[in-house]
Amino acid sequence: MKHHAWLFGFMMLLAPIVHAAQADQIKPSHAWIRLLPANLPAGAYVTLDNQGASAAVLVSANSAAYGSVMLHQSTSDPAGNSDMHMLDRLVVPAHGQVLLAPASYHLMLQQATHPLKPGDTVEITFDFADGSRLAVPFLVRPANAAD
Ligand SMILES: [Cu+2]
Repeated sequence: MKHHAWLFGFMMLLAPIVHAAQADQIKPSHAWIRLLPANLPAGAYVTLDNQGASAAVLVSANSAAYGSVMLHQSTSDPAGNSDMHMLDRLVVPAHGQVLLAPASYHLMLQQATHPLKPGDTVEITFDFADGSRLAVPFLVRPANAAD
């Protein structure tokens, strides 16, 4: 019996390492949406910390509050022209951090399914490459919110 207890304890210790889903490794913070008037696409921003020993790969996101949620990256050329393009995936390195922020990576939210106002909370779910999912509450903030 003593051996079994030891073995059980060892397996419990090992279990989180072997089965660590990518979503479970990610700790989100400062999640917010910049609401724009007249149904313009809204940007969603969040800090993603990977507390795990392996990379977590974000492949898509979705929300019941929006018909379309896209993963975007804003870039600017030396002339100061800014542009954005869609990303297939966004890697959060092991023990690393990725910042979704204005003028950088962001989620582009379109086709709101109902009217939103500052102070509302919108849940956005992130899908990771291993099939795990993470639901994150985002605070809706006004268009002039800085960061
Ligand atoms: Cu965008």
